[in-house]
Amino acid sequence: MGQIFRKLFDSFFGSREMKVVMLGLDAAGKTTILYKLHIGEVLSTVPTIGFNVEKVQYKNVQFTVWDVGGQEKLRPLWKHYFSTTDGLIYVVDSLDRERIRKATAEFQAIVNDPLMRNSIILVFANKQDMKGAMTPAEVCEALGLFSLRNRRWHIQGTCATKGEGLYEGLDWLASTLKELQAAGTPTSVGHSAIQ
Ligand SMILES: Nc1nc2c(ncn2[C@@H]2O[C@H](COP(=O)(O)OP(=O)(O)OP(=O)(O)O)[C@@H](O)[C@H]2O)c(=O)[nH]1
Ligand SMILES: [Mg+2]
Repeated sequence: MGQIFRKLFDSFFGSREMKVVMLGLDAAGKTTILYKLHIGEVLSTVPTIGFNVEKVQYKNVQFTVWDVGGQEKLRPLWKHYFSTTDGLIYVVDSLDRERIRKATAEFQAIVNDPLMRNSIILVFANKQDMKGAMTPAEVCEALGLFSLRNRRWHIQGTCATKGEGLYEGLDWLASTLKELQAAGTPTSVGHSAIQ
């Protein structure tokens, strides 16, 4: 009964829930992003061993965000988060040109996993405050976003430490989720945007 009432309430007031997994190489800025979104502050971070999970309420959507450690030895664990996810946030350290190929290989492995076929993809090209950082367009090119077929994706330049670009990304997740739910489909045709 509670469930039915909740569904009626949600459809009337437009409230939604979205499960998001945030992945990316170690030191990309995932935990910094999570806590900037959750409490509005930048906490000093240590490399994540395991995961952090927090709820973030934004524009009638309650995002449950899983932030999973990105160190090499932890990456085989990422797949355990795939099946329960509506959306992927992939965080790239835009300053780390040396590891952009590694970041791309890991990204391609995630998005091509059958369990991730229906998830929408938000890329944060993070650390835009740093001189010499790759632009979002460069990160987009490196990751091969334009070659993705039948996926909804979006790339956003961010500076996690200042909180810049983060809510623009959530806006895209929220509006894309709403659109897909209205259409009654978990996935959709190819779409692209760079910001
Ligand atoms: N200059 C700058 N530094 C950032 C930014 N975002 C994160 N950092 C710094 O990058 C370092 C790593 O950030 P974390 O958030 O711990 O990285 P992570 O992706 O969670 O790393 P793992 O937990 O090892 O997977 C920290 O020193 C952050 O302060 C940013 O936008 N600009
Ligand atoms: Mg972390």
